[in-house]
Order: sequence, then structure tokens, then C-alpha cells
Amino acid sequence: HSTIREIRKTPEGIMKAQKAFEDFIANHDFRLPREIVYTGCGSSHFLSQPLAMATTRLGGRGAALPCSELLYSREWYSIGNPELLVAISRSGETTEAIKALKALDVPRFALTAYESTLSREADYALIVPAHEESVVMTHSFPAFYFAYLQLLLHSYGKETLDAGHVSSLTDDVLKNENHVREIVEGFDFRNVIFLGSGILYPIALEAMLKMKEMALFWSEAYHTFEVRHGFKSIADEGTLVVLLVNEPFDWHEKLTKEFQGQKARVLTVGRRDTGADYFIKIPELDELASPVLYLPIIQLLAYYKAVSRGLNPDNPRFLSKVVKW
Ligand code: F1P
Repeated sequence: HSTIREIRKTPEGIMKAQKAFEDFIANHDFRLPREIVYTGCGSSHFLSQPLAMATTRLGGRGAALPCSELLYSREWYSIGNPELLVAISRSGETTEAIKALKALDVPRFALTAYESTLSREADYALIVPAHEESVVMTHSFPAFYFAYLQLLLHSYGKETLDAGHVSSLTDDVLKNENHVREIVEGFDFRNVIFLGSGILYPIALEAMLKMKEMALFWSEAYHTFEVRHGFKSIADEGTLVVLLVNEPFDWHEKLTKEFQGQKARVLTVGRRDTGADYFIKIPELDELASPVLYLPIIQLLAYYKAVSRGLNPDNPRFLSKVVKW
């Protein structure tokens, strides 16, 4: 399948991202401003969220909205006084993204994989050529994230990350491919809940979407501890709970036990185990960059679930690579 080949390209994608970032700063005397609105559709929207969070975390102010909300329901959201609108679209041809790029009267920035309508209509374009055959977004997601994060760090006068190091860490993470396959083959779960907090919450959302897109499989995502407030009622012996966590503390262990008490199985993906049924270790990395290490794991999980269900993740039912109106 092309999808698995694309997932395995994550380390290469990080190096392409670094080159795109370096080319961009070599050719533009431009710094990202403090107040930025991010927008995209589908996976690109789930990417807009950690970018907005990273902006806020680095001392700016980031807001994220799906393109259609920015276009048609903006008055319901607080977006501050943005100085830049960043539209994200892998194809650069999604109708809503092209329209949303012009939704505000501020400079426009495109984050995309191609010279495209989006890049041409923007004032600035960061083109990360992480091209994918797969319908669903895989290694382009961490590549886009990394390239833009480098630009944020650079713009805000912070030290940028060592791309070679980050790329080799993604390579280490990908060595869990067989482990992920064994987990999926060993437990025929009926539903899956992804949990994440802070920067890992949108990664949980992306995991939920990957399961739906690749494996046509019912999945949920919540803020980690929010799941205890009602949502956990659906978890039973047929449930896999995937806990994404950089720095677990005692509440994560309690939460793991609570789900195990309901006979659900827990897969912890993080730096330390929480007493889970399955554990995948994520190496140490600056929290801001950490999404790039979790993404390959959740993509592999969805991929192997699709395969175990006898589906072809390259051509998911009812989906197309570019959504147009
Ligand atoms: C956005 C998107 C993808 C999704 C699907 C439909 O595309 O929602 O995230 O996987 O293929 O389109 P794009 O605007 O990033 O090209």
C-alpha cells in the first residue's frame, strides 16, 4: 500500500521540511507576527490547532478555526486582532481553504505541499514538498508542523531545532511498526478512544480522524481527564484506550487503572508507562516538537486496523484527496 510507504517517509519529510524552512528564510525578509489565525480542513484543521498552540506557548497568540467556520460563522469565535492569516492545505486546491485565505483583511500565508492556487493567492507561501500518493494525510502532517515550528522559533528569536536529530528520532519511533501491528492483531477492539492534553490533544483528534479515514472505524478523542466526565461509559472489554502523554503523573496511572477496571485495555504512548496493557516509548524531545513523534504511531495504528479489517487504506470509501465545492 502507498499509505504505509508514506508513513515510513516521516524522517525524510522532516529533512524536506528543514530545507523548505531554510529556503524560505533565505528568500524572505519576513518574521511571523504575534497574533495569528490558522485555518484548514480535515487533517489540515487538526494541524492548525497545534500551530496555534505553539504560537501561544512561544509568547504570541494563536487561534485556529476550520475554514468553513472562519468563512461563515466567525462572529461566534474569539480570534483577537490577527496580524496574519495562515491557511493550511496539503493540495493547496481545497475550495474552502482557498476561500478562507481571503476571509480576513490581513496578510495571507499559505502552508502547502505544492505551488498551487493557495500558494499563488497568498502573500507568503511556505511550500513543504512532502508529496503523498495516499488519499489521507500522513508524513506531510509532521513535515508541515516541523517546517512551520522552525519558522515560529526563528521569528520569535528562539533557537531552532536540530532537524537531523528530530528526523532520527522519528526513525526510532517508526521501529515500533511491528509492535503496533502485534497490538492490533492481538486485540480485535470494537472501538477506540484517543486521549491527549495540551499540544497532544489535537494529535488525539488527528488519530480519531485517521481511524475513520483509513479503517472506516468508529473512534473518539477527548482531552485526557475530561473522558471521566461521562464519556467513559462506552469503554468496556471491547475498547482500546490510547493515552498520549509526554510526562505522565499519578492521575494518568489512576486513569489507566480506572479503564482497566472497566475491562478496557490501555495503550500508553509516551515517555513512561502508566501501568498500561501496552506501552510504546516516545523519546525525549522538546514538548513543542513532540507531536512529530506521536503522529507516526497513531498513523500506523489506523493503517494496521484497516489492514486487519480487510480494507485498502489507499482508497477509503466515500473520500477523495481534494474536497471541492
Ligand atoms: C484536506 C482534507 C484532508 C483529508 C481528505 C480530504 O485536504 O480534509 O485532510 O485527508 O483527503 O481533504 P487539504 O486541504 O489539506 O489538501
